[in-house]
Amino acid sequence: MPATLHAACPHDCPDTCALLVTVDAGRVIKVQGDPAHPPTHGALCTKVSRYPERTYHAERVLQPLKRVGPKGSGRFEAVGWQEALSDIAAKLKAIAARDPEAIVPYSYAGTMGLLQGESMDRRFFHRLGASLLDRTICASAGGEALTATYGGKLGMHLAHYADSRLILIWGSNSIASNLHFWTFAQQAKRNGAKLVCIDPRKTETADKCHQHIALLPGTDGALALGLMRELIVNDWLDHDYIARHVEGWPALRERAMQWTPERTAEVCGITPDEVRGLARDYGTTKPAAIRLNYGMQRVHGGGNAVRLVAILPCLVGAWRDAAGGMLLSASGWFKRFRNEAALQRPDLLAARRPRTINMVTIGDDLLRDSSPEFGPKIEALIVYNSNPVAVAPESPKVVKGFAREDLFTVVLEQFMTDTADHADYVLPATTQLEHLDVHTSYGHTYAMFNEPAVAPLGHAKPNTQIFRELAAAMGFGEACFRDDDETLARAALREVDFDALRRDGWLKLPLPDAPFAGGGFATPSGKCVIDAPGLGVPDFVANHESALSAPELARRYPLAMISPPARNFLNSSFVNVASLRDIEGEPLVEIHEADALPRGIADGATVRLFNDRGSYLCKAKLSARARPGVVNALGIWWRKLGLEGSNVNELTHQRLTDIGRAPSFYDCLVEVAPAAAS
Ligand SMILES: Nc1nc2c(c(=O)[nH]1)N[C@H]1C(S)=C(S)[C@@H](COP(=O)(O)OP(=O)(O)OC[C@H]3O[C@@H](n4cnc5c(=O)[nH]c(N)nc54)[C@H](O)[C@@H]3O)O[C@H]1N2
Ligand SMILES: Nc1nc2c(c(=O)[nH]1)N[C@H]1C(S)=C(S)[C@@H](COP(=O)(O)OP(=O)(O)OC[C@H]3O[C@@H](n4cnc5c(=O)[nH]c(N)nc54)[C@H](O)[C@@H]3O)O[C@H]1N2
Ligand code: SF4
Ligand SMILES: [Mo]
Repeated sequence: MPATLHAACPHDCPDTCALLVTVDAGRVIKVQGDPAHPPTHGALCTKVSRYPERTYHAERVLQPLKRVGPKGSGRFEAVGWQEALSDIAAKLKAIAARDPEAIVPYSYAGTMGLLQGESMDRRFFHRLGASLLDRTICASAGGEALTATYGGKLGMHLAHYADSRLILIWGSNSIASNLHFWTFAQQAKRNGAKLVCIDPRKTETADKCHQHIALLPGTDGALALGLMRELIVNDWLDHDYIARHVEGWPALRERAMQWTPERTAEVCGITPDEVRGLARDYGTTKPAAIRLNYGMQRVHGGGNAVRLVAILPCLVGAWRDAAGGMLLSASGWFKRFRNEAALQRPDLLAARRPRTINMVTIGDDLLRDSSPEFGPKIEALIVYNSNPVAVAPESPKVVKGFAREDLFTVVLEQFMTDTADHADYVLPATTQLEHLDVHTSYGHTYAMFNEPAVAPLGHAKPNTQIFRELAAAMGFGEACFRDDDETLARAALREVDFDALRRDGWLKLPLPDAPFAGGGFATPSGKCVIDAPGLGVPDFVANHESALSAPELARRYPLAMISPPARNFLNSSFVNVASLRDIEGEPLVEIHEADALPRGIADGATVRLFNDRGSYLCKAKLSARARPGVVNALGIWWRKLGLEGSNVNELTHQRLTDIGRAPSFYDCLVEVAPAAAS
């Protein structure tokens, strides 16, 4: 008799779907969306409906592997767990005896689970006194900007979008990367709402909106200021809401008045009428909602842009209605429920205050020597839940760093990724179907439970278990290293009925429907903050690389390149699932014919994208999805599956955003030429 269990999608996706997993004779035969969970409503994306294909993939790493060839050659031999763990512990002990900060953990959201993502691992590194990691690679520009403005990563409830009359889908390709929001947006559309997509790329989401505004990358802050001016001059402001619930408006009002539709249009690469029309829609339609997403904050001025957009719903009083306001991230709603200190045990650091390494600049940092400013040279790297060799910016440097023969690298992985290829040891990790976990979400407000459906395959182990055993091998005697996963799961969330959560697989947090209808922002004053401490009044900040900020560079590299996700991959995950890779075809760059024809580039031609940092070979697709002046090189392919063993991050740089120390992946100038000619 097949059995069905409750699980949660572990991927770095705002939807955090509730799964029903069917097991027959010890094998998962089906993964479906839970029809009872309102955000999931029984539907999964194409990627995760193929999850069994990923778990039972013939290329799963199922035993510990030890390097036998040169660094990066991908040549390994199988070894036992005992041998692997004692050798790793001996190496780490020797380094820690000199300086534990020479050891660096590197992890991100390969799984978003509170257990497999941020529990026993954190305890291990805290006890060791290793360097801390600033986990900035995705969302910290927007996240810190939103926190400065609203006091937390807080926003609208997903389901209320169905009742909005106007939805601005801003820097988000919802159909590809936030599918379960799109369902509610479509419901609103059927009820007569207008949908506007604000995105340099004409995405599949833009195709289905009433209007598409194809601004230049990194100009969202200017657009928000231009909208503010129109709201002011046409008196579409909610003066009462501003007076009661907004702090610091006069200074921003003055700044916004300088952004005429003409100036705004010029900077954004759109028309003055597009600015006027959008402002009219936003100023006169109620309730109006914004679905802002992280795509628009991967540029130099990403933080300021998020602050400016987040102020808009306060100016028109959109928050008065549950179906008005904005959502960038909902993760802050979980803050009061999450018991991070219990799971991660920062107290194990005792009085030590290790340095912090920014994961974005791992390329530069792996190539640094010891110095008073930097601290010790990085001697060991322990990577899990991430594939930095493929996803971190400026890969020529990242690869050079990972190829260092004197670097000791341990990678916990499910597959032989580009990063695992550079390991000294690869330790086999379980997938979501094989381990226990508890999840929060950044796109909805339900806590989630993941029951293991089957025993670990081969010799794979959950991350928690690997760090437990590594702690034992290091001789860490604290009782907390013996907590099992059930103990960790019970400690993960406060004020949540654990047994009900486990029984149903999900549980809605008790939260207000229209959270800021009467103000009540999570800031010290309870107001939306404009003049934030240390940040000042928000302003438009131009890209690191643009005609505006770097005209000489723009003459040599006149095309702006963005590299948003491909629909059937999740960052670099699933690139190795054949059925999904077949849908995506091959690495490609979308280019408008106005840019292609003068360069002699035909549809389907092999082209070279290049700048001072490197070059990347892929196929050109002449497409109206690209606007003139901007090319879209969809990510994130495994390097070893690229045309010449590289991917788009060969071209990106390590410069940081204005707020949040984040990468500016979509702030990147390139030139493109037919491959033969370059
Ligand atoms: N299928 C799929 N789903 C995913 C992912 C995936 O790889 N594949 N990744 C997951 C992760 S980790 C994240 S963080 C989210 C990412 O999802 P989003 O937060 O939506 O961010 P992106 O996909 O990076 O970019 C979204 C859109 O922003 C556009 N964009 C680029 N630059 C700018 C700009 O300067 N201004 C504006 N207005 N728009 C811009 C891009 O063209 C893209 O269409 O999705 C998650 N979901
Ligand atoms: N050019 C460009 N670069 C980008 C982006 C972009 O849009 N353009 N997007 C950026 C963004 S938004 C993000 S979030 C990052 C994402 O970058 P990463 O966080 O590195 O995400 P993935 O590429 O999905 O890699 C996650 C890895 O974790 C592994 N994994 C999954 N579950 C487990 C587990 O339980 N245990 C262990 N040990 N391993 C597990 C998977 O097999 C996978 O190889 O990339 C960034 N890089
Ligand atoms: S990747 Fe996103 S849409 Fe797909 S199943 Fe997971 S949470 Fe749902
Ligand atoms: Mo991300």
